[in-house]
Amino acid sequence: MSRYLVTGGAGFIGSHLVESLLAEGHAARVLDDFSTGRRENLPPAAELILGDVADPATTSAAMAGMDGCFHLAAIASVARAAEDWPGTHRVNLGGTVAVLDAARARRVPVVFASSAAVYGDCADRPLTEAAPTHPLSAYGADKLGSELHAAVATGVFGVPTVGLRFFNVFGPRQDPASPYSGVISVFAGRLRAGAPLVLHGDGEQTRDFVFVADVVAALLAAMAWRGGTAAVFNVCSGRATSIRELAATLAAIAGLPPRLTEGSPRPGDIRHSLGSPEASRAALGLGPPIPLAEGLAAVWAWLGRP
Ligand code: NAD
Ligand code: UD2
Repeated sequence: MSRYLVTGGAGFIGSHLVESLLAEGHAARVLDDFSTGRRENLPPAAELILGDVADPATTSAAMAGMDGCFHLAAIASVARAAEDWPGTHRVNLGGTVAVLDAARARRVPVVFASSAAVYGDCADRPLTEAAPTHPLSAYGADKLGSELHAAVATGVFGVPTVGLRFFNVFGPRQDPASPYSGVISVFAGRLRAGAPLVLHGDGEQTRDFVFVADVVAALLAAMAWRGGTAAVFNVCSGRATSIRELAATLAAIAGLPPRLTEGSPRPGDIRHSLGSPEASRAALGLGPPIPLAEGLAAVWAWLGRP
């Protein structure tokens, strides 16, 4: 039994991780400010510290007695980072530095959430971890900054770190009501409400969608990994899906006709994003990804729960 701190543990990905940690017999302490996370996402067995990850005293107190830290707390939205650059920077980079600083006294291993957004519009397909990083958003820049600070934590202070570049994660508990939510939860929510699905642009842009259970498996494997150096790995499916194709697949699962409307393209929207899962599969021993249709069916079932 180990004791883990999960920052952002009341959020979408974090709450699935907390469930898995508890199911494996570990103790989980969550540091969250409930800005987008919810208390009802947390199993009763999880310990909760309500606070701000970017506050060094809070994060240092939360780290006390822990065997490892999963750092997921962030303002997880490209759009929100554009609206509030300094505020998101404080949390998205400042929070990571506070976590790494709290970890360094006892060299507590840290696995943290980075993002495919670090690649910006790099044309490589698929993107390997060796591809150049050119973030096009403040959000992506802070994730890249987090990776750089993690390399310092490992190289200079001996803190084991692994950064995971999540591509487009989806699954139950992603909030369909939030305008900042991922496209799958937005589309599922609108289908259920009988509203048309809005394509930003022509809908031919592609993404690499990865189901949340695969992300949790990668997080757990990364905590067990001891490569000795600061590492970053993609967490992706290795499959490209256009937004138009996504809309059609989801509508077919729902048994509803897809009503599509074309809206204006999002400023700065990346055209294609596809990750290579090879390095993470080899290093972390991950199995094949959950098929998109299977994950979409799980989201649809979750939305229709009583
Ligand atoms: P989420 O918004 O559901 O989870 C983030 C959690 O962090 C929430 O519970 C929120 O309340 C908490 N939080 C935010 N600011 C905080 C603060 N100052 N102090 C303490 N807690 C704070 O989002 P998610 O999709 O679960 O994202 C988890 C992590 O994965 C984030 O770091 C995000 O950037 C990263 N990520 C997500 C995706 C995706 O597709 N969902 C893709 C790439 C990276
Ligand atoms: C980026 C990151 C992702 C994560 C996320 C956090 C990339 C490739 N991905 O996701 O890893 O960090 O930011 O915010 O950098 N769309 C529609 N209609 C809608 C909603 C979205 O057409 O109603 C389109 C949108 O224009 C985009 C695609 O769907 O082309 C995916 O959008 P998203 O908001 O789910 O995620 P994205 O790729 O911005």
